[in-house]
Amino acid sequence: MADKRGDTGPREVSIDPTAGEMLEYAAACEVITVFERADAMKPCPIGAEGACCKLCGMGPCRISGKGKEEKRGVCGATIDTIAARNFVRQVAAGAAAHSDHGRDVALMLKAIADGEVEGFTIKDEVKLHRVAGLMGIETEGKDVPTLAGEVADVALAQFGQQTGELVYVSRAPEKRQRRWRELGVVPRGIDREVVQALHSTAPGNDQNVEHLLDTAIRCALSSGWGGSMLATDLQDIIFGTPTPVRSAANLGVLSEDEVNILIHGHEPLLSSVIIDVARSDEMQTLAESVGAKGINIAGICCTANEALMRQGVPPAGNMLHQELAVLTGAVEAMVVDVQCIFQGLADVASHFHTLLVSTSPKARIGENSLVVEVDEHKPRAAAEEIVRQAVENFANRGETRIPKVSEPLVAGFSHEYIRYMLGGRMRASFRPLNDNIINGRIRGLAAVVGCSNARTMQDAGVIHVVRELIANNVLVVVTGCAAITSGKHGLLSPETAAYAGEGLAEVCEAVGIPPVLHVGSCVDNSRILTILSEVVEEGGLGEDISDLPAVGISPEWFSEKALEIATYAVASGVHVIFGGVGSPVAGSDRVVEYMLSGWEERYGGKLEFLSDPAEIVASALDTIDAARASLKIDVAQERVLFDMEMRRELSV
Ligand code: SF4
Ligand code: MSK
Repeated sequence: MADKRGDTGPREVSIDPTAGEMLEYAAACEVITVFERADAMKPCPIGAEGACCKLCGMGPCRISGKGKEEKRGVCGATIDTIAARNFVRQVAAGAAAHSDHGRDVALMLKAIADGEVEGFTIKDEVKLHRVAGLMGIETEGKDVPTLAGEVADVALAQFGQQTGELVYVSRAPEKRQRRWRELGVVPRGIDREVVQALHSTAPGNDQNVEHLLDTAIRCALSSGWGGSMLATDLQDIIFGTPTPVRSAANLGVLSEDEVNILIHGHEPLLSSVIIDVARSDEMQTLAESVGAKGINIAGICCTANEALMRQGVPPAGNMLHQELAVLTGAVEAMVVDVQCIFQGLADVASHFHTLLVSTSPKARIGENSLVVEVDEHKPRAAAEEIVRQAVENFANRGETRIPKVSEPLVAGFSHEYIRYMLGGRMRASFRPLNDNIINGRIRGLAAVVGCSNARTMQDAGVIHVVRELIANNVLVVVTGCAAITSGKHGLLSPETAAYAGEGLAEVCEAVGIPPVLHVGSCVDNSRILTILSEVVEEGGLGEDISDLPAVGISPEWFSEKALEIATYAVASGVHVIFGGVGSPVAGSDRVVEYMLSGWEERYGGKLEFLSDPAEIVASALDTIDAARASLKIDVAQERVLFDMEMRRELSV
């Protein structure tokens, strides 16, 4: 059994009772899930710490054990070089995933501007103008399609640009930009940085640990301040900038008497049309004709977050819930696009009537799935086919077991909305936030982001960290699976303010917000960069992101994308703490040390791996308090523990 979770049965794998309920059923009907596979497959201890190199045909070379510092791979590579190269490649893969997402959104914007996508118009013209302005495009006298086309052209050029600087670099505080220029890490072009990271780490190439890790920095910046930021901005232009929306989270959002369609993955392009089609009178009538009361759409992972933020679609769960959702027997179709989709999902679906629908030309999911590759110029035709097949599949539904558990939530806090809600329509501004940080009501800011991981107790790390931080007056923003986790456990409702520290609760009650703000999907971590930059620009809290009392935390990371997000956050000046399974570079003391003190000296941020959630909170508060002391705004605050009574009341 996996060591971090205990070994006393299915309920030990998660603090979410719906997981235990579904896993008991899985055991009864002999369906294997990610949790059993994690128990059966011990992680390779050498690979886990980045000490295995399989870059060439003379390897794989594994360097571990006593005297590992003296050992060498066949080519002479040291443990330090191997661990650093492995990390750089993980960051490059993460950056490629997020940026390629951004590329597709830019292509879609271009096609919409050219009138080639049926049924699509620009939803947010204000944001279109703002982004055009940021890109240096003259907006005067241009109609919407012309401007959208020019914005798409600039965006697309960012991918193939060879020299110069990415356009969004100018969004960072001036001091940060200067630091990047001095250190030679300003990203030149999105694709160029990913390609260079792969080239530099090829066999017989870069052998300098510090130089390698700074290649990771530049590559990650090309996503954070490039591909990811473009994905966020252009999605807002096409689909609308999120504003607060009420919904609910957990498996209980599935419906007993409606056709359930789950959307899973990361890209909102097709799923947004599926939602529209499913809500149409024609499809509702079709659903009634097969004995269903209607069509219910819910989501998993970041496609869920995108659909939640803009269309109020409820998330059925985070990444570890994808197979559990199918186990309810109530899912007519699981429609997947790209990223974080388990291969095991197809096996689980094969035990039920669930139709697994693979929709992206970039990722064919499942051997026997229904493949509906979308003509992006005619997404409605694909959406109609998918919804129709899901409705017809309702007749094949057998017994269902939907846990009656869901929690209400509010999501949709884009950086634009946060400015607006703080300052009002006439004086939208981060001033009130800065003032409340300066006066100590808000002790600091924390972004709690990223995944869930089957080798750790599902949800335990995220929930512990979020609860303790708000109890200590830290305003928390959440994205990705950590956002869904927070929602499942009731932390995204304004009522949660009752469990925040006194100062934070006062601010939340005055503004009418929860102390935990859902700001979006994984690409929307770029929104957090924008928020931090605007807080700096507002004044009174230093001149750079690294001056702010702010931290980034991923308590249950699993993905290469999480490492890439961590790296661009560090490069932007943030202390980042990862929890759960430990450091992927633990095999090299030199790499570990450089990511702490080397990166801190150069960028003002650092990457730390701590497995105990209590240690994560302590380290986060130390960083926040140290920043407050440097800013000379420190006020004595006791360290508060989220007490047992609060825990009981907030537990699902
Ligand atoms: Fe071994 Fe060097 Fe080849 Fe890596 S690049 S597999 S360390 S010989
Ligand atoms: S989906 S990258 S498991 S957050 Fe964005 Fe969740 Fe992590 Fe995938």
